[in-house]
Amino acid sequence: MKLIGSVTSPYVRKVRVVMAEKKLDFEFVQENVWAPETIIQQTNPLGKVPCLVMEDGSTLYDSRVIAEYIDTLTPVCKLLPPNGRDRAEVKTWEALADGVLDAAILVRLEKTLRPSEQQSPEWIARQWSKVHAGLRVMSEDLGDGPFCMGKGHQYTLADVAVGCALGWLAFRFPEIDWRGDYPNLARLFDKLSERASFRDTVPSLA
Ligand SMILES: N[C@@H](CCC(=O)N[C@@H](CS)C(=O)NCC(=O)O)C(=O)O
Repeated sequence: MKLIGSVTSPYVRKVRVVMAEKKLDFEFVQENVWAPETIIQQTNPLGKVPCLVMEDGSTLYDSRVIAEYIDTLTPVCKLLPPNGRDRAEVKTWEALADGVLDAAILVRLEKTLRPSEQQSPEWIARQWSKVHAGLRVMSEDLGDGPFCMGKGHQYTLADVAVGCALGWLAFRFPEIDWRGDYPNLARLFDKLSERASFRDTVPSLA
């Protein structure tokens, strides 16, 4: 399997963490989707990473589809409950974490790709409100549980998704004080950061 991605993308990181937890080998092909010469649309018509290219040349996207598929490949470290309400809850956590990222990335793109006179403060404020509401709900739902899914559950894809979202916010928007506002998210993040899968995929510019 070949994973096309970048070391700064939080969605790619989610897939890399899942691959590592499942102890699966893959070739990591780095692609800058913002470069004019990018060939990402040859594998993902949407022009986004991550994209997984399988042995027969067929492709999977996006990160949620890839993560769900990879979890079926081996029983090692099952990250999704097999069915029912628990599975839907893990997927909702993932949608929340990805949604926080979607909004924060829109802010970053608005601020970095648009000339300042064309930037919309209302649009930026709208996206920030999603980020902050999302963080608040993550914190409320985590409570004092050891992991996102609470009692009776261990580490799941919910924790992977939340960890990647918090890690990316810390990387691109260190001024957002989610650690100070939500000590329980900081506690979870610090615990996740000790795992080899997280340590080996910390976002970096190099
Ligand atoms: N929902 C997608 C989001 C993927 C995404 O937006 N990736 C960014 C990199 S962080 C990208 O490739 N952006 C290029 C673009 O939007 O044209 C997923 O979970 O895979």
